[in-house]
Amino acid sequence: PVITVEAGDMGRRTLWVVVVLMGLSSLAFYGMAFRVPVQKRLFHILTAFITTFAFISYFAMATGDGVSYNTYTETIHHKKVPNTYQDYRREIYYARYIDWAITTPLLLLDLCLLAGLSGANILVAVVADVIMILTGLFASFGSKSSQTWGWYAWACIAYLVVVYQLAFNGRTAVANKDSKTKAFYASIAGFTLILWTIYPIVWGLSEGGHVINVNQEIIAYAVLDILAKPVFGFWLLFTHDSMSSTSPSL
Ligand code: RET
Repeated sequence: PVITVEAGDMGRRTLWVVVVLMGLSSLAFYGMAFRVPVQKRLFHILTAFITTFAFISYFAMATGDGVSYNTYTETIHHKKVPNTYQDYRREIYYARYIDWAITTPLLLLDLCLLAGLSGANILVAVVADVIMILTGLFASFGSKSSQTWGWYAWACIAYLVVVYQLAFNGRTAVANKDSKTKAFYASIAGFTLILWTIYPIVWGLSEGGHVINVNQEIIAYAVLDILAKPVFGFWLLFTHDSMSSTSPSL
């Protein structure tokens, strides 16, 4: 018999809570966009789009779209029967990856424009980021562990390229800006790098290693997504509104 691993009430309720939070913060960001001069509006529009895509993807997951199953076999170690194989099918919320493939590049654009990164470096960061998400999606549907962790390894290498762009090239670029922008970039890029590094850990415990169940997976990603999108967004926009000299160079 195949054991199905899927969300319960707790997971489904969590998805709906995030739908509401992403919807409300999108409205707030569009509202804030109208109140700032057009030269400052690019950050507001980017940030509003980020929560809008998250709203759509969470709406899909909460209503049962954007979900598929992955099947895999695991060895159970019984005391009496040494090697028993058990087949599982586990829910894969692939709508997340569609969301992340669009919104993580937009988040990076927010940070890169703040730092004043060059066009070439922005493109490298964005392309590496898209590779990270797509290889992460393939990892989710892997049915052998070599396949799963092989894709995971490619995703982690791509993530290191993103980290390099933000931590080294971003820091070099922002050195030419005023001290307020420098300090703000250091804190918001630091916050982003810590937060983003938790995603592959949660992935390893849920879709990768099957250590935590689907409800726990949904809750962990929900907390991370709220910090990475609405909390990041409000922090960026309120700070940016109060700064005079940091219009992006586009
Ligand atoms: C995966 C699994 C494969 C290895 C790595 C991953 C990284 C994902 C990241 C996601 C960030 C998402 C954000 C969403 C915003 O709401 C794909 C989980 C490295 C960094 C910021």
